[in-house]
Amino acid sequence: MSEDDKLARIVEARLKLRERFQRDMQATPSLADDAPMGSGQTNRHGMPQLPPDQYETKKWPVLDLGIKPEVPRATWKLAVDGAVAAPRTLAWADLEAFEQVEDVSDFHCVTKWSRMNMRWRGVRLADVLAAAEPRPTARFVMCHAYDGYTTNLPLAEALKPDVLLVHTFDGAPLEIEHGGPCRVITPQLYAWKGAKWVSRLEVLEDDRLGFWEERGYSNTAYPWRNDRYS
Ligand SMILES: Nc1nc2c(c(=O)[nH]1)N[C@H]1C(S)=C(S)[C@@H](COP(=O)(O)O)O[C@H]1N2
Ligand SMILES: [Mo]
Repeated sequence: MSEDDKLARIVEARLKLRERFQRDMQATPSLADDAPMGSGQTNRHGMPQLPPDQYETKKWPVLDLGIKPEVPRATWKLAVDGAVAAPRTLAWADLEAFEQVEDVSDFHCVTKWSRMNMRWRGVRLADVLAAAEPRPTARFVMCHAYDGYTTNLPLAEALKPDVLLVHTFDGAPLEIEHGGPCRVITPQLYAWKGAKWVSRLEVLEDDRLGFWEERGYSNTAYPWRNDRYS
């Protein structure tokens, strides 16, 4: 099968899930909730273990577009540009020079699995963005990845302290299949908002939709509101 066919199949399968979800929502309108969650200090907002309609898995499924780019640390680069005063391209040593933080957070996939209490180590996305000096008019960031994936975040979400550029999971280098050497995690949003193999942080003044957001995924993506699709 060609790469294009493979991608088309992945997209088709995921959009079928979206259709099914929307049918379910129409059948049980009480599940639908338009109000955005807003900010919260912790990943769970003092809520029960699992967001609505999620089940827990102890495994870590792999979800992506079927391309697994190999980007060794030695040649890895991350561009930070767009609506910033000091655009830059980070090499691995630059990433290591930022404060290294550890966090434990949950990981919620829109396809309904959640993996709880994942132990991460990395750098705050907020610190990396701050170093590039976002302009006062900056309000969003588009995260680009080495596989061609994109996903957009409002800065209000991207700057939360548990949004990390992670390079280490459970004490070991992040595996390629999970986005190694470096990916974004967005514990308070569905996991598609966290780009694996992140290659570029493009700061924006106006919002623009990423890969799944363009295809009918929610632009806000709040797990605790069952906010999966638009
Ligand atoms: N670069 C890239 N990042 C991506 C994706 C992708 O296809 N490409 N898929 C997203 C989706 S839908 C999910 S659920 C998580 C899955 O991460 P995992 O494969 O480590 O479980 O990565 C997100 N980040
Ligand atoms: Mo996902």
